[in-house]
Amino acid sequence: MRVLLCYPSLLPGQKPKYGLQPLGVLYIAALLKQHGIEVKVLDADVDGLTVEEIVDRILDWNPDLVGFSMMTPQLMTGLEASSLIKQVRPDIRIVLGGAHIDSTHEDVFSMDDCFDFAIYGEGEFPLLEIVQNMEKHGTEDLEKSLEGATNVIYRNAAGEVVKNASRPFIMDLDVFPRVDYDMLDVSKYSIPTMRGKYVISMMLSRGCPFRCTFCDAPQVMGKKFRYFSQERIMEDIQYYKSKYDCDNFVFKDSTFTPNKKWVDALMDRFLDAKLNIKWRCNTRVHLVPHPLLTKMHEAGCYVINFGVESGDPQILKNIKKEVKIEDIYDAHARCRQLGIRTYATFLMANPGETDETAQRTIDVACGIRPNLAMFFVSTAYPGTPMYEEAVKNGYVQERWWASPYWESKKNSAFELRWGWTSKGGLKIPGFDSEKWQKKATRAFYFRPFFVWDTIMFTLKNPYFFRHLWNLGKEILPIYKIPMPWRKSKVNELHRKYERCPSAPTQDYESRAAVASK
Ligand code: B12
Ligand code: SF4
Repeated sequence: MRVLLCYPSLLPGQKPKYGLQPLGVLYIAALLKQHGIEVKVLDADVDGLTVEEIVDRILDWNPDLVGFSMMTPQLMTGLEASSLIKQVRPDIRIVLGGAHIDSTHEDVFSMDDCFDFAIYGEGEFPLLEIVQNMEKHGTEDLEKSLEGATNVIYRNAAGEVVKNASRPFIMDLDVFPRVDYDMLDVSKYSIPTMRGKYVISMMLSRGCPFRCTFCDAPQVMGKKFRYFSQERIMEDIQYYKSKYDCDNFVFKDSTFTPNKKWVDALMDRFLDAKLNIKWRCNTRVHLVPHPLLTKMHEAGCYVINFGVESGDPQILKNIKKEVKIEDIYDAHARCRQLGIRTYATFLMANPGETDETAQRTIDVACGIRPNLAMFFVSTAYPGTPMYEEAVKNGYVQERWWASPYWESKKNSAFELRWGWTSKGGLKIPGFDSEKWQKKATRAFYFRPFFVWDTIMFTLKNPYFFRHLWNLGKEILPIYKIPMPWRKSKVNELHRKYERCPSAPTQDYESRAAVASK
C-alpha cells in the first residue's frame, strides 16, 4: 500500500517566506512507516503549489490512498485537488482529516462527494487501522475496510453518511513514534522570530483546558493536557539537534506553561544536559511567574508568543480570555528585562468591539513593547463558541466555509494568508476591521521606539536583517505603496478558485492517458 499525506497550500500558487513543519501529517506518517507502510508527505504550502501542481505531484507518486490535512482555509484547495484526482484516477482512495474535520465532522459530506471518507480527532491509529484493513481486503471494497474502524465517517452503499464510534484521546503520547523530518526538506522551515536558517518544530503536549471563545484548539486536541514523557522529549531533542545540526526549536504546544511544576522539571533537564538550544513557545501572560520565566530563559527560551488578543478588559471578558491588563504589561516587561523576545498576537473585530476598544488595543500593543506584533481579525472557526455567537448575531454567514474562503480580490498575499478578509471574519456593525488593522499595524511598526529597538537588535544580530527585509516586503503592500518590481499572481489565482470545488477545472484527459499507461 502506498499512502501519500498532503498538507494543502493555504494560498495556492503563493510561496510563503516562512513555514513550520506540518506535524499532524508527520505524526500519522511516522506511525504508518513504523508498521511497514510505504508513505510520503507532501507539504504543498511551504512550496506554494497550485492545485494543479499538487495533483501532478500526487499522481506522479502513484499512491493507493491520499490523505488531505485541512485547516478551514485549506478546505477548498483540498476538495478541489480531490476532485481533480478522482476525475483521472477514481481508483485512488481519498481521506480527509485535520482541524476543519475535527470540528465539523460529517458537514463536509454535504459539500462534495469527491473523497471517500473522513477521519475526525487524532488521526494516527484510526488511519493505521484502516490502511491495515485495506492491505488485507484491497482498496475496492471500502466498506469492508471501514467497518468498525474508529473516528471514521463515510457513505455506505445506500448513500447514507455513517459515523463510527470514536476512540478517546491518547493520554500517553510516548506511544507515537518519533517524527521523521527527512520526509520533508528541513531547510525550508523557518520563522521570523527565530535565529538560524531553519527550525525544527515539536509538540511536547496536546490539549488545552482554557475556554477562549475564538479558539478551536480544545475541539481539535481536547481540553485535557496530555504529555510526552520528559525522558522522551530529551531523547528527541538531542536526536534532532545532532541529526539536523539544528539548535533552533519551536514548541508548538497550545499553551506551554500551565503546569508550572512540569515545565520547571523540564527546564532542569535542559540545564543539566547542557542542551544549549534556543527555543520558542506559546503561552498566556498570567502563566509565567518570575522564577519560572528566569529558568526558562536560562534554559534557552528565546521567544515567547503571547496571545494578548485585546487591550480592553470588557473584550477580554467577552472572548473569555481571562487575563488582566496588568498581567499583559507585567509579562512583557519581565521578558524584556530578562532578554526573552516577545511576539504578541491581537484580535480585532471581537464581539462588542468599537473604535474605542480597538484604540485601547493599539495603546496596549504599543505600551507593552513586544518585539513583533500581529493584528488578526477575529474569525468564527467552526465548532468554537465564537461561531455560535457570531451566527446568532449575524456577524458571519452560517457555514461560511462552504463558499470560497477569501473575501476580497484586492488584497495582498500577506493579507489573504493571514485571514484579513476571510469569509469567517466577524463583521461587527459600525466597526471597520480593515481600517483598524491597518491603523494598528502602522501605529505599532512605525513607532520610533520599535524602529530604534529593531535597528539596534539587527546590528547586534545580523541574521535578523533577512527577516526585516521579508516582513517589510509583506507589510508594505498593505498600504498600497507601489512596488513595481513585485509581481503578484494572487488576484488571478483567486478568481480561478471562486467556483464550486467539484466543477471540472481543466482538461485532465491527457493526464488520464498518461496515468493509464
Ligand atoms: C502550530 C499551529 C500553527 C502554526 C503552524 C502550522 C503548521 N504548518 O503546522 C502556524 C503559526 C503557522 C499556524 C498558523 C495558522 N493557524 Co494554526 N495552529 C497551530 C496549532 C497550535 C498546532 C497545530 C499542530 O501542529 N498540531 C499538532 C498535530 C499533531 O495535530 P493536528 O495538526 O491537529 O493533527 C492531528 C489531527 O488533526 C488529525 N489530522 C491532521 N491532518 C490529518 C490528515 C489526515 C488524512 C487524517 C486522517 C487526520 C489528520 O490527526 C493529526 C494527528 O493526531 C493549532 C492549535 C492546536 N493546538 O491544535 C492551531 C490551529 C490548527 N491553527 C488554526 C488556524 C486557523 C491557523 C491560521 C489559518 C489562522 C489565520 N490567522 O489565518 C493560520 C494560518 C496558517 C499559515 N498562515 O501558515 C486553527 C484551525 C482551526 C480551523 N478550523 O481551521 C487551530 C486549531 C487554532 C485555532 N486558532 O483555533 N498555526
Ligand atoms: S487561545 Fe490558547 S489558551 Fe485559549 S483555548 Fe486556544 S490554545 Fe488554549
